[in-house]
Amino acid sequence: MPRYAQLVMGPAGSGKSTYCSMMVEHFSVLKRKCYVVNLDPAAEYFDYPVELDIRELIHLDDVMEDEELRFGPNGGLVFCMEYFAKNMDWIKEFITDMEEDSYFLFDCPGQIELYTHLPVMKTLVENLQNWDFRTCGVFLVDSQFLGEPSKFISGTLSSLSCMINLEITHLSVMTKVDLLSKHSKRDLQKFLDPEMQNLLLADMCDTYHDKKYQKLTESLCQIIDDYSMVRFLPLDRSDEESINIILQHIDTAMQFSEDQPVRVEDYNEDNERDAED
Ligand SMILES: Nc1nc2c(ncn2[C@@H]2O[C@H](COP(=O)(O)OP(=O)(O)O)[C@@H](O)[C@H]2O)c(=O)[nH]1
Ligand SMILES: [Mg+2]
Repeated sequence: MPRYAQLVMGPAGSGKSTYCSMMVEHFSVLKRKCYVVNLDPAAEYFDYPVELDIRELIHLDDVMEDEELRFGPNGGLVFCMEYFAKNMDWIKEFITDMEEDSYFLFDCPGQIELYTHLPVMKTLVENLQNWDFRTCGVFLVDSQFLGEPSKFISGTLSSLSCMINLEITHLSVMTKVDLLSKHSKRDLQKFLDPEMQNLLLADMCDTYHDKKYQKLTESLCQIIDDYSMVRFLPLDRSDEESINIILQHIDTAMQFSEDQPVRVEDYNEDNERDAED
């Protein structure tokens, strides 16, 4: 039986930990089980149970206080993650102790370079695949920053860059939709299923003065459009259905339900209900 993992990624403050907490809650409603692994060495507060915590392996404060290393917060975080990459046995021991078809959420740190060019996440993905995992990358982008087409294009490209780097099934999620104004909510569909060219044209009227960059941006948008490379699903904290839809997409991508054996108690319950009807 395979194991399953969602790698929850995205810039700092995009809502990764909140997403994990919503997912844990939704799993419990569905009577499914998942374990959360915190991979953010700088995280301080969780409102979900953390099953395994990178801070048991290495602490950002210790790295920053080290007289020889003398790292600031950013360098310190990269050091922690590289240390983690060299010590993956720590995570392997934990995972292989769990039941065969167990499901994990990895709450990742917010540094964008981890997803675009540093090797740490890629090493984690390769290890998970060697340990017979099915993995899905979930990349979160804060909807507050998507109000302008140029910011939207930049968010889309971050997600795409992460997908290309990790080479796993990938889902883009637009978070904090509950915070959008009524007017922005009406506009949301335009961003969720965008025709980049249209967005761009609107934007160009306002901001583009330099022909050279205009052409470059146009070509980038055209490629993303042509190959339907990035589509966002909305996440609204006040709407349970939004997390349900996201999970359905992930389940399909990882072929989750097809592997699940029919549990005897479920089968009996269904039969009893049928008999009563
Ligand atoms: N209203 C609202 N706030 C959110 C949502 N997601 C995250 N936040 C808030 O945004 C801040 C950052 O969220 P967090 O999950 O810690 O982001 P992380 O750094 O990516 O883990 C916190 O204050 C959250 O309460 C959301 O969907 N709706
Ligand atoms: Mg967090």
